[in-house]
Amino acid sequence: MSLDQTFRGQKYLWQLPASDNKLICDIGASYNLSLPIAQTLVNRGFADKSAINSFLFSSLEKDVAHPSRIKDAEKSVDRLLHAIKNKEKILVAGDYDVDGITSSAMMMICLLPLDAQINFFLPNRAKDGYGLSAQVVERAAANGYKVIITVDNGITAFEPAKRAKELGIDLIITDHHRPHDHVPDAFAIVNPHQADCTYPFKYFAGVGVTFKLLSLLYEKKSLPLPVKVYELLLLGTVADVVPLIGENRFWVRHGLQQVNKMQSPCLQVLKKNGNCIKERMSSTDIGFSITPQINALGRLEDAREGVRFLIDSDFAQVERVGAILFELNQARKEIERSIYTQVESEILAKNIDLEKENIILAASDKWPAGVIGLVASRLVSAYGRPTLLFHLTKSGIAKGSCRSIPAFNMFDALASASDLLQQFGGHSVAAGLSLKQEHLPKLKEHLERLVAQQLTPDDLTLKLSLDADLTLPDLTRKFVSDMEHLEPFGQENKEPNFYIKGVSLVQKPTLLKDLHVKCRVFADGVIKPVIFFNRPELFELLMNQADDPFDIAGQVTENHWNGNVNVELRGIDIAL
Ligand SMILES: [Mn+2]
Repeated sequence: MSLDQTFRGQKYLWQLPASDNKLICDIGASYNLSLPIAQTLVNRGFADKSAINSFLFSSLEKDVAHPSRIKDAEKSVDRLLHAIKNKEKILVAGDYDVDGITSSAMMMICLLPLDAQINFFLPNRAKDGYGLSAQVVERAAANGYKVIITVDNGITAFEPAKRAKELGIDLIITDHHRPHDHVPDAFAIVNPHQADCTYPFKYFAGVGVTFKLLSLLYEKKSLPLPVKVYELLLLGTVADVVPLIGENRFWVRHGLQQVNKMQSPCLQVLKKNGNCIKERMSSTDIGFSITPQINALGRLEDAREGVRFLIDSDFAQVERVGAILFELNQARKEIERSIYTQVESEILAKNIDLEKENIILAASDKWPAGVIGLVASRLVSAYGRPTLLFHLTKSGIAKGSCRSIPAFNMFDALASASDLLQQFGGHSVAAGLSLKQEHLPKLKEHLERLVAQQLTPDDLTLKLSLDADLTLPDLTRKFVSDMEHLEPFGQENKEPNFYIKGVSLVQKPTLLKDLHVKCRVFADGVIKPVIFFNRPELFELLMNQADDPFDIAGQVTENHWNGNVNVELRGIDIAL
């Protein structure tokens, strides 16, 4: 990236959008799109008709491949059908996050109507920890189970696979986490990330892998899948922040269409709880207001209630659990804020000195394991450094969640430190791990060394990639409806960031809750409200700005309030 394409904002290094005006105008004209939307497409590398068509218009034929192409899918489905026919007991082994809960729920609603002798197990985050364990396999054997099928976990279940084999249980692993050097010795492994799996799309959530397997099973039975699966697929996929491109983009679009037409009891309750009053929910609404509440399901005393909540049709029962979720989620937000503030004050006090250190690593016995991943994500966006947070157990084990920046592959980094770790797994930007507490300093040292070897100072600056130039008169309803063509937004298809030049303040800014800054800006004959969330430091700067023009980097949103819909700006950064 050459210097003239970047620009220093208050907090971020702004990367300016592509500006091939002829191409942008051509695209705007041929697709009847507002120019900033056309520019966003160009900036994101969609330069010719076939690439643009392929992105704008998802299709089953183009985006969805046949599930039999996933390695071991046929073998697994045949085994399940055999078990159903012969009344063999099947155990679904899930996980306590949204992906794991929706995957388990999907298995149940698809296999129960086929008269399968099926039950499911969800580990308790505090008591059992992540994934299938040898004890669960042993208990299943004692209770006469013949088949165990994992969903959203299992790719590192070496010991449980060995036990299953010894006890005569057929273990089917379905997972989407990256396999380690070798895989467990299981009856079948369904994971598109396996080197010898030729399925063309790799980025499913766990629930996506589950869905593909069940599609194949239902096809063999010549039955249509229950419609509820598309809602579960939507929720798990959005919650697990997998890339919303290719086949995921197709299914999330499909799921949104469905839930916006007809809402299940659980979604009605979650929408109300999340204060989501829009007619048409987007993937962003699902990710911000809906799935965090489902995540709280994993914190219920009995996570099995979570699965029931998702698939129950008894409205009173769903409302009862919904009220508990609301409380749990409020408490979760409070804990999250408190952990964030604690780490932030360590940084301010230079106990974590970001001038010398490139990794944020912090631990406490007071931080619940279920929340630290979310806090780590927020710290990465605020500081642009790979972040590891740990919950310390009484027995001296550190259980951690880490989040990374795109330039630093955390999965590979942890793999190279595996002699220090008891367990690890995940992806390049998000992973989980556990190790003896006394090894934390050595792990930190190792990661700092890798960062120093692999990254440039530029990799560690906070960057903001701007997709298009925008003027205030561009902000119309037509603009917002054009932007919908780019949805659903999520990983690898982020909400566009716009570059608005030369606005001036109409009145003094206001500071809300000591955190958010609200103001009204003027340019090109138009006045618009702008809100900057979590940027209290901008208040002073804007107070002193008087009439001098400044630039804004921001996103465009629709604000629904009192029955009115307003097109507004959500500011991310300013440049004076
Ligand atoms: Mn997952």
